[in-house]
Amino acid sequence: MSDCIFCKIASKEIPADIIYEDDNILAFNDISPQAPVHILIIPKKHIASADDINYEDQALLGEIIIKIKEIAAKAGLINGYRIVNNCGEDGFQSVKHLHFHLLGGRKMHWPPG
Ligand code: DGP
Repeated sequence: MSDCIFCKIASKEIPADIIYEDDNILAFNDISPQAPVHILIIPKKHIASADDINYEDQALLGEIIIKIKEIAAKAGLINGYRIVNNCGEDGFQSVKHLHFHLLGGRKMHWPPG
């Protein structure tokens, strides 16, 4: 997607502080961190939101979830962390490319806002 900021990060048109990369997945620090650790994990494939995930994406989504666990361990989040996906307007999704927020390094609160 030519006008998608996360596709541009994935193709290195826009720089980011990259934490992890493989053929299918990219992880990079959020530009506006909400916790001491705030990493975004995206599929390189453009999927607009969680609502746009299809059964053909099952393996990719499984890889992402396992990779998030590994990234959390490497970031030293031994005491837990939060994985967030904002979906659509009511979910407060601002970037229309599927991404998971990995938040950690402080005690989280519940319920979220
Ligand atoms: P969401 O509201 O769930 O769509 O969160 C989008 C996140 O993306 C938000 O926490 C800020 C982050 N973000 C937006 N633009 C950029 C960017 O250009 N670089 C990086 N590293 N993060 C970005």
